[in-house]
Amino acid sequence: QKCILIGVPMDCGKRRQGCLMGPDAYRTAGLASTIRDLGYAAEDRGNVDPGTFAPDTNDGKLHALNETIAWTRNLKEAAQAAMAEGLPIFMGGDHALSLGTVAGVAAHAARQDRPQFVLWLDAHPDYHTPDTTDSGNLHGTPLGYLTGRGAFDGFPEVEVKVPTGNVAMIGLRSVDAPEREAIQATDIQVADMRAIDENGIAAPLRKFLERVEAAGGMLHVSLDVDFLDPAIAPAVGTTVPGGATMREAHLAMEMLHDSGLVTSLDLVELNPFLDERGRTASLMVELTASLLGRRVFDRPTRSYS
Ligand code: DIR
Ligand code: MN
Ligand code: MN
Ligand code: MN
Repeated sequence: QKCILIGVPMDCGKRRQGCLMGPDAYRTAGLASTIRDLGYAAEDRGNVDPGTFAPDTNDGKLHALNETIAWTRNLKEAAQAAMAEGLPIFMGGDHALSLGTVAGVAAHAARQDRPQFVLWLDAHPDYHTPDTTDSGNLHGTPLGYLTGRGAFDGFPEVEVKVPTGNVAMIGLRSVDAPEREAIQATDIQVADMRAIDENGIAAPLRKFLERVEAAGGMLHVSLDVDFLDPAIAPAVGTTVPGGATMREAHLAMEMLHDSGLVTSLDLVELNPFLDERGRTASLMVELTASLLGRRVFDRPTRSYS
């Protein structure tokens, strides 16, 4: 199988800068060679760019709207094209990149007549719309966009929406009031940190994977650095204490591998400017390795269920 590495130096989804260095941090941390060592082909396609866009004046609530729309267009196309060739790994870049990547992979899935599922591993649900966001930071909106919640004026139309019932959010611990109410009114599968404390991370993930498999779905995983506890992953602008431990994160990745269901992956919100000697970048590479099959010992193939 082939992994297509796509750099997305997108840094406009929030105000604090630094995620533009993410793709090169993953390259420096050896993501491609790590993947090849696991027996895959890995092609680094370089970086996507947003093309041209009208300069953002940022005098309204929303930050960098034009730039974000431009990225979304190009990423949607790049993602859809990459799906035809292998398993795309989007090296972010902030979480606004998922506006485009998931729109693209969902369009591909629809052409294959398969349902698209999305696993959001994040401290935050990113379920805002341009209307509900307080911060005006569009990295807090991708799941609102992809599920067809509210108006996203100027953005490409989402022809293939991801049904809320096909979304799972795991790791939540910072949820804004308008998100909380909206999520509770949907059938989105939610595992906040309390649920993980009480039941472990395997239980909610297993439940979700069984649903993806039963539906014959394609699975996009969107891994936000702040899913992880800041003690092990400091290089992110929006740290929230009390996140997933290293073992919880690896277990989740190993189960994802064993499921055989993952068809695309975002690595988002890494801010190398905030890192300590590359440790967060390296941890994200290690987690990707677990997701792609690195293991201590073999398990029976269906060990996730
Ligand atoms: C936050 C964004 N809820 C906001 N969340 C982050 O600005 O609306 N997402 N950082 O991962
Ligand atoms: Mn996020
Ligand atoms: Mn987050
Ligand atoms: Mn907010």
